[in-house]
Amino acid sequence: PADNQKFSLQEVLDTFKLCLSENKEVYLEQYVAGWRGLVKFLNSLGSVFGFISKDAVSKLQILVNYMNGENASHYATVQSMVKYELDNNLVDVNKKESHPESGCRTLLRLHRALRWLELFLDRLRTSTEDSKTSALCAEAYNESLAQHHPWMIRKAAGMAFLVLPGRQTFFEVMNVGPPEQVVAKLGEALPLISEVYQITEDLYAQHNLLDLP
Ligand code: 1PZ
Repeated sequence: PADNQKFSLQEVLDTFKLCLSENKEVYLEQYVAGWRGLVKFLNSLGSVFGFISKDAVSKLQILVNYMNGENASHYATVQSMVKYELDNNLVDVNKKESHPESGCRTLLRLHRALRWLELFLDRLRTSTEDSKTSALCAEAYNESLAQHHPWMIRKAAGMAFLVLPGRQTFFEVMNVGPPEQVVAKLGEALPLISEVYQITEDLYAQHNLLDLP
C-alpha cells in the first residue's frame, strides 16, 4: 500500500517495546525494525537527509546480512552477537584490519545515534511552540554523536539541521494527533528507548567495546 512508507511514531514505539526479552536481552530483529521506522521518518523529511539515511540503511543492511547468514543463530540478540564475535576474534579492536565491518562496530554506530535520538526527543517533548527544531537537534547532536564525527560530517550535519521543518510540521509528520498527544507519546517512547540504550551501553562498556574503530 501507498502508506507503507508513512512513518508513525506508534509503530516505532511498538518495535522498541518488543526489543527487550524477559531477561533484558536486546533482540536484533526488533532493533533493526525500530531503526527502519526511524529511517522512514527521516526520508519523509526530505532529500537533504539522504546522506544520513543512506549511512543508516547501509549499517542496517550489514546487520541484516549477518542475521540471515550462515551464523544467523548467533545474531539473535545484541548479547549473543557480542559473545560470538568476541569469542571468534571477529572484531577489530584497535584499528581496522581484517574485520572492518563487524556486527559489534556497526551496531555501535547506531547505538551512538540512539543516544542522539534520546536527547533530541526529550528536547522535543519539553519544547514550547516557539522552539526551533534545528536548535534542539543541534544541541542533542553536539552532546552526543558529534563527539564521534570528524569536522566534515559535523559541518554537513549542521547544514542539514538548518532545513528541518518547524515544530508543528514535525509533530504532524509523527502521525499521532494533536501536539498534546505527541508530547504524551514521546513521554511513553523515551523510557523504552533509554532502556534499550542503557542495556547496550552497559554491555559494550563491560566488554570494552565503546571505542571500536
Ligand atoms: C531529524 C533529523 C535527523 C538528524 C540526524 C542526526 C544524526 C546526524 C548524523 C550525520 C552522519 C551521517 C553521515 C555518516 C556518518 C558516518 O561516518 C558515521 C560513522 O560511521 P563509520 O564512518 O564509522 O562507518 N555514521 C553514524 O554515526 C551513524 C549515523 C546514523 C544516523 C541515523 C539517524 C537517524 C535519524 C532518525 C530520525 C528520527
